[in-house]
Amino acid sequence: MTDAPGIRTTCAYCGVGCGVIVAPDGAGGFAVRGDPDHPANRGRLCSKGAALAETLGLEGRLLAPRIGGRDAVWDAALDLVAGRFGETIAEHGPDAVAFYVSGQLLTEDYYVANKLMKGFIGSANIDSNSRLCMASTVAGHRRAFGTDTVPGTYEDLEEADLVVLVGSNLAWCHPVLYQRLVAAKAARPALRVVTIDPRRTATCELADLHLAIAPGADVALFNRLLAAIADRGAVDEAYAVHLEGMDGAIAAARAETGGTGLPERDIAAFLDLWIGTEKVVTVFSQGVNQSSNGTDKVSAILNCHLATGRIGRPGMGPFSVTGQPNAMGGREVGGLSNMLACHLEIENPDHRHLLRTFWHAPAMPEKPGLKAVEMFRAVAHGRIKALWIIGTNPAATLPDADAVRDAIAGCDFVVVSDLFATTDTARLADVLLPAAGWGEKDGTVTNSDRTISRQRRFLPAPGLARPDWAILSEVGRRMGWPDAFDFASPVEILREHAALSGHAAARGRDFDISDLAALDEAAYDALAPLRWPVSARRTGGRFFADGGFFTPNGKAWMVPVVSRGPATATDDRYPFRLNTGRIRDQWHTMTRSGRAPRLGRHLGEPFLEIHPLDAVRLGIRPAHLVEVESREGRAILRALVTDRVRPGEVFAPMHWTAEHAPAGRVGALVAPVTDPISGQPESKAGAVVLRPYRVAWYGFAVAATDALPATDYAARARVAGGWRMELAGAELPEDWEVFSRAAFRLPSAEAMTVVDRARGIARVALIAEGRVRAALFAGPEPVAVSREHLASQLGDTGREILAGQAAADRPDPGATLCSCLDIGVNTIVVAVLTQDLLTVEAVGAAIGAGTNCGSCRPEIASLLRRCATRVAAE
Ligand SMILES: Nc1nc2c(c(=O)[nH]1)N[C@H]1C(S)=C(S)[C@@H](COP(=O)(O)OP(=O)(O)OC[C@H]3O[C@@H](n4cnc5c(=O)[nH]c(N)nc54)[C@H](O)[C@@H]3O)O[C@H]1N2
Ligand SMILES: Nc1nc2c(c(=O)[nH]1)N[C@H]1C(S)=C(S)[C@@H](COP(=O)(O)OP(=O)(O)OC[C@H]3O[C@@H](n4cnc5c(=O)[nH]c(N)nc54)[C@H](O)[C@@H]3O)O[C@H]1N2
Ligand code: SF4
Ligand SMILES: [Mo]
Repeated sequence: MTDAPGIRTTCAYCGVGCGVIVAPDGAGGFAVRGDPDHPANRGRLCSKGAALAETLGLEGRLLAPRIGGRDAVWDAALDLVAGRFGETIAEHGPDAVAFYVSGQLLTEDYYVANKLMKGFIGSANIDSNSRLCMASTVAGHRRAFGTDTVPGTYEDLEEADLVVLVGSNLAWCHPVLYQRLVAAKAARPALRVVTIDPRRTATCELADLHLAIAPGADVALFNRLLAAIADRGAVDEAYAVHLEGMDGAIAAARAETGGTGLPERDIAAFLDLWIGTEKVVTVFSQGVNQSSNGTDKVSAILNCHLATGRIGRPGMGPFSVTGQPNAMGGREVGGLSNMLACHLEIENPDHRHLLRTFWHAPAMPEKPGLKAVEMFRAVAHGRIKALWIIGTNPAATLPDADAVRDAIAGCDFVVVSDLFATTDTARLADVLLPAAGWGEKDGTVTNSDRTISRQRRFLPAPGLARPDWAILSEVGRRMGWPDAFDFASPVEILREHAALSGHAAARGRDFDISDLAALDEAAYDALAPLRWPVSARRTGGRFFADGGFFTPNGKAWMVPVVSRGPATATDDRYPFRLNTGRIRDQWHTMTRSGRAPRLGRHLGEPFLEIHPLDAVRLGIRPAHLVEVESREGRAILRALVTDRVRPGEVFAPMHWTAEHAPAGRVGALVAPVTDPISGQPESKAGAVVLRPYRVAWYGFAVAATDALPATDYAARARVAGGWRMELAGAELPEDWEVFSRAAFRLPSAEAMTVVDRARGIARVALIAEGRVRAALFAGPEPVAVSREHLASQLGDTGREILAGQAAADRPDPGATLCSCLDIGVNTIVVAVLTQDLLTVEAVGAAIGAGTNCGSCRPEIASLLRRCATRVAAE
């Protein structure tokens, strides 16, 4: 290992699972850098990982338990939780309670939650946000392989000759894996990349071929591929001895009639490339999982790899990239309502018996519990009477989010464990429990390629906050099971989990970490990243090169699948297809990433990507506001007019909540329709209607106070000294000064105001103790001031604003592309055009953009292409 000062831990965000080294920065804070020895990233980081240290502040942290909004001591809170759960179970049975947990918990936290619900409360009503994320993959893996096994490793992406990315915006969502792919292609230009995504994403910068597929049509495309594999004699006959169901799957593929929305020429090119390249990896993510036929999409992909025997060998295989840092660990501990620990199966009496004996458990559910969407429906109907939500924000991220919010609000007893009291969900809790967060607790996580890494503590937990495993164990003890929840440290939990995995593996399960069953505290502290399985039976590596599937006869099942369109129909009333997903610099509901000023600069407010033809037809102008309505709800978003989306389709990011943009809650638009097998919601194919949202004024503001004005549209992002805000209102305020003082909660501030009634323009600066505390620019059109410049005026004397040197006169660096070095789009374009820069490297050499973490390099490449076409056109 490289001898580096600092603590080695794992990034808090995505499933790539990068190792980081955290060290004091010499100024009272911390510096985070990539761990050169971690196999996932070898020192690389992305923009979110690089900004981790900016999210560690204590501002807004929940520091003590709260009961009914008042601070309480732990004893009272724990007794209340254990008591209310116990009473509810006694009165209404174990299925009247539920846990809703998260792929962001550590394995040790997750193991205890699952043990408590399944083994001791005796219900399977524990489900996880992984239901919204990985459930279709889990179901697809299980029905093909017999277990939820990811066969390959990250190295396969580098060793492949063809990498196909299906419904994956890898450049933004798994940026370090994307960087590894970029480096592999640079070293070996023969490596081909195909992206399959209705949108032209940043990932498409790397693609030799982009298939802008019709939403939901992946089964049709992969059925075409399977039929062609059969027709062209590309089936691997030797491998076929390990397979069942091939004839049926091929017959279904040949009978496929579903359209793909793709030109035949592109389909032909794709089929030739896939069939003609032995070393092919098909990476898939939410464009596959989050559909009402997500499980079938997974099967359609697996079928092609199974038929050709391209699985489990270097550079070959289907590869599900996981979203959350411990999505895999959660699956391993059985955190979904239809699984048991260690990939044991709830429907299997032998498996249930094993677990019950191992845990000395009083009870064991015999049938699966409620899946996330059903669970919140049961909450709404009063069938779930006590609910504990841990490490997730369902009031924002479940489909039909307004209804979910109301269901939680109406539930008899709601406990929320989080770092913050202000999330959309935490606001609804009867009891709030302060959890220790990243950097404050110890445990393990498993990344997309089965590598288990340690998260290590380098900070004390603030206030009374405790690790989730400790809170759950305390409740277990207080509910009457002192021995089963006698855990004093996370390593004790991991040891138990590891021992159980050995028993499960002896019954033919894949997950086996029994080598860790005797790990002592020191070895746990020093644990280096390792890929499971780790046992006397086998260690690391890939699965299935020689068959050996985890089905009763050891053969994989090829499941026949038929394409189906999205479950929600578009019609005259709701004519647009709504696709939702992620942006580069924010993490889900922004409770952590939203605290880093540099991450708010890339895309600072909720938006809707809409095709220029649709925008013109509907009278939606660039940067104006759009009202988006579905059968479930409504949102107001900024129009981003772009041909990156197909006509008739729109895309909105999932990140904004009532905390940052009350009108921008995209979860409120998503229909609660699910895949019938996996129960995963279809978050990528809603039906909506769009209208220009007409306002009397648009505004941009900065404020040092924590106020979010209650205007018709408001979105805020962190800046160094406070917040920056985009505002709009349907009616003009009578008095801008009165309005501003109230909006920014500065009742006694001195106001400097310039109002031009004829042009409908107003500028207000609010000054207290000689310093600018808030400033507002308003006008009838979207305000074109330099956001960065105005933000830099906070805390200043305001002389510039007074002297009329308005921020509007400054060159605007534009939205930040390079968040590490804070370089805006306009700055890059000017440099490209004036210095004749032709490559991403040249831009880096000239102005530094893209030279640190590299997450913005695909966007710089895209800018370069646009500048080139502009020059060519001139
Ligand atoms: N920056 C950032 N990174 C993240 C996260 C984050 O919040 N922010 N979250 C993490 C998590 S939990 C997850 S699950 C992953 C998700 O990672 P991804 O799955 O890569 O991200 P998404 O943006 O949800 O969706 C991927 C793409 O699917 C496309 N798509 C939509 N419908 C279809 C379809 O029918 N077929 C196909 N082929 N494609 C379709 C969308 O246009 C979108 O570009 O990201 C992880 N990484
Ligand atoms: N429309 C739409 N909706 C989606 C998706 C989509 O693509 N489109 N994607 C879905 C997917 S794939 C996912 S994974 C989900 C994610 O959705 P959520 O899980 O609901 O979102 P997060 O913001 O990650 O919520 C995590 C919460 O846990 C808290 N937290 C952080 N660390 C800890 C800890 O150590 N302990 C505890 N107790 N709490 C902690 C955070 O403050 C935060 O409130 O969203 C899903 N919803
Ligand atoms: S790719 Fe970025 S967000 Fe994901 S684990 Fe690595 S540094 Fe963290
Ligand atoms: Mo996810």
